[in-house]
Amino acid sequence: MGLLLSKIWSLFGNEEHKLLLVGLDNAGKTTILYQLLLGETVHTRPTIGSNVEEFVWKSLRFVMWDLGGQQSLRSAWNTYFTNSEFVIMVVDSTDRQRLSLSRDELHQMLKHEELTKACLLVYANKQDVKGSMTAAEISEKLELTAIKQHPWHILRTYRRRITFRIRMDC
Ligand SMILES: Nc1nc2c(ncn2[C@@H]2O[C@H](COP(=O)(O)OP(=O)(O)OP(=O)(O)O)[C@@H](O)[C@H]2O)c(=O)[nH]1
Ligand SMILES: [Mg+2]
Repeated sequence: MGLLLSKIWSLFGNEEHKLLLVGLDNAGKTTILYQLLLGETVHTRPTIGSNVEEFVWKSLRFVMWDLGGQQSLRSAWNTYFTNSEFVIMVVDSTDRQRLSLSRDELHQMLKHEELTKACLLVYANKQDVKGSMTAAEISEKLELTAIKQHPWHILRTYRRRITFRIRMDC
C-alpha cells in the first residue's frame, strides 16, 4: 500500500529529485543556481558550506544543493551524497590551470558508493569569455569517456544562458 501510494504520489510530480552542483571555487555554481531559480544574474560571494533551493522543471521537483568549492570545503562534499540522483559538475572554461584538479575531484567523487546510480551533467561554463576552452577540450581533459558507470553529458553554458536538461531515465 505504501509503495502504491508513493508511486501515485510520484505521478503527481511530488517526488523530489536530489541534485548536487559541484565544481571548484569560482566555477559559477551559485550563479547558475540563482539564474535557474530567478531567471537573473545575482551577485555572489564564495559559498561557505552550501546553498539549497527547490527548482521545478517540467513539473518535476528538484532539490538543488550548491556546494562550496574551496579546497577546505571539498572534503565535506561526501556528506551530501546520500540519495543524490544527479550531479552537475561546473567547470570554469577559462581555468586551464586547474582543469586536472577538476578531473581528479570528479573521478574521485564518482567512485563513492552513494553515487553509483547518479547521472552526470557537466557544464562547460563561462563560454562568454573570449578564449575559453571548448566543450570538446574540457571533455577530453576531464577524461569523460573513461566514465562508464554513469551516464554523462556535457553542455556549454554561460551565466545568461544556462540550459537545464536532465534525462530522467538515465
Ligand atoms: N564571465 C562569466 N563570469 C561568470 C559566469 N558565471 C559566474 N561568473 C562569475 O564567476 C564568479 C564566481 O561565481 P560563483 O557563482 O560565486 O562561483 P561558485 O562556483 O559558486 O564559487 P564557490 O562558492 O566559491 O564554490 C563570480 O564573479 C561570477 O559573477 C559566466 O558564465 N561568465
Ligand atoms: Mg558558490
